[in-house]
Amino acid sequence: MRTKEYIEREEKFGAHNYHPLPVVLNRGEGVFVWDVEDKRYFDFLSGYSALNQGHRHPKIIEALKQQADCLTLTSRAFHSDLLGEYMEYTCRYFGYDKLLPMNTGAEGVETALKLCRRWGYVRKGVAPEQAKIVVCADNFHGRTITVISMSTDPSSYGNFGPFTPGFVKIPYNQADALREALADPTVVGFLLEPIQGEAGVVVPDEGYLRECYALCKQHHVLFIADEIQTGIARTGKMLACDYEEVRPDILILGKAISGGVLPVSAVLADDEVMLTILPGEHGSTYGGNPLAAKVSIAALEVVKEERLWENAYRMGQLFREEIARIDNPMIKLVRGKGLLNAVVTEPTNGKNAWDICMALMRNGLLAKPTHDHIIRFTPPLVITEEQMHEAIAIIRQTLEEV
Ligand code: IF1
Repeated sequence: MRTKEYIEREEKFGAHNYHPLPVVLNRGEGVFVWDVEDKRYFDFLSGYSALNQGHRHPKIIEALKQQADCLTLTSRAFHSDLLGEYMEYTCRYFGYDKLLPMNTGAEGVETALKLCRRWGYVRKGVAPEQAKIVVCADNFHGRTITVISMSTDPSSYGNFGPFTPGFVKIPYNQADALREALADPTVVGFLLEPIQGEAGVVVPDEGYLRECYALCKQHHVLFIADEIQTGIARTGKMLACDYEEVRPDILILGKAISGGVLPVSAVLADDEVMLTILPGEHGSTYGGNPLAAKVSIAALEVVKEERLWENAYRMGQLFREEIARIDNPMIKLVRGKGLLNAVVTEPTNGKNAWDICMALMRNGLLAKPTHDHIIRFTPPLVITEEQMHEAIAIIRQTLEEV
């Protein structure tokens, strides 16, 4: 079968909830993927930052294979020999008392919201059913009903109501808006992305995270960071919050915690928060399964052993410098941190970001537009300097063509 036939079959039998680039992949290694016609591409999406360690990292795949031959699932009705090891390793890695394992990012966010509300009732003493959580405009935290109840983007929430109440929406990157919102004593938490991904890689002003954190402390409110996309070395530090030495009260991780192998998410917090949820009150069949535990330990070890945050920092600087030097009317702006970057484009001669991505694809580089004028560039963090120069040359040449 050829590309066109694979796509036709998917469209015939699959829900139409995505609009992918017309490329059909069947192999990946490091920063590269190959399509069914054996054409090679740079992967500058990295599974939306789940593949920080690169495709099929040998150490992670070895862990997967080994564990697949032993035990894959116990459910949480029984213990496994790996769950405690994974929890201890990850808690020490990020510096928290305890971890609650889930699978997808959206589930991790849901878990954090439940923990926060529970803490608000049993520790802060908010009256029953009154707890509020402050969130930011233009956020992206996933696709469940409660999570889209926090969204300000009609393409996320439109025609999916009624919604979960209890959220207060404020503008991003405005600490004064948070100060005002926190005057309400029923507020129990503030949830944000340290850099907004879906919004188009929006980096807040320096000092914003620190100021928000201080305001939360002042008002006895939990600071919750969704580092599902920004975490695990993507932005040039282990966590994006590390740039401002902020330690979230609740930290949500996902995506690259399994190196792009399995859906794994994790919520980390200290005892004062985590121990407010009691046996039988929250969980998931697959959460913390031994296969995921083994794979995640390996995926986190790779990040440390290869010091991927350092490479992300250096390659990110190189990328932004080189893109900023390209003299092309379609490039308005390049922004980001580490290897979480976006180029804001200016539609020219009727060509927009989608057309650029189609041309990049033809020239051997995969990237995806958001909001029809922004292109995200987020390669695996294992990219070498030589590969980065090659990729930048493709981008430069493609823009000239378009
Ligand atoms: C898609 C964006 C990225 C996330 C943050 C939670 C989740 C995500 C900060 C949910 C998921 C995704 C999923 C994706 C597109 C995507 C995305 F463009 F929308 F913004 F990565 F940049 N918190 N992000 O970014 O995690 O439940 O999907 O595991 O395909 O819709 P999930």
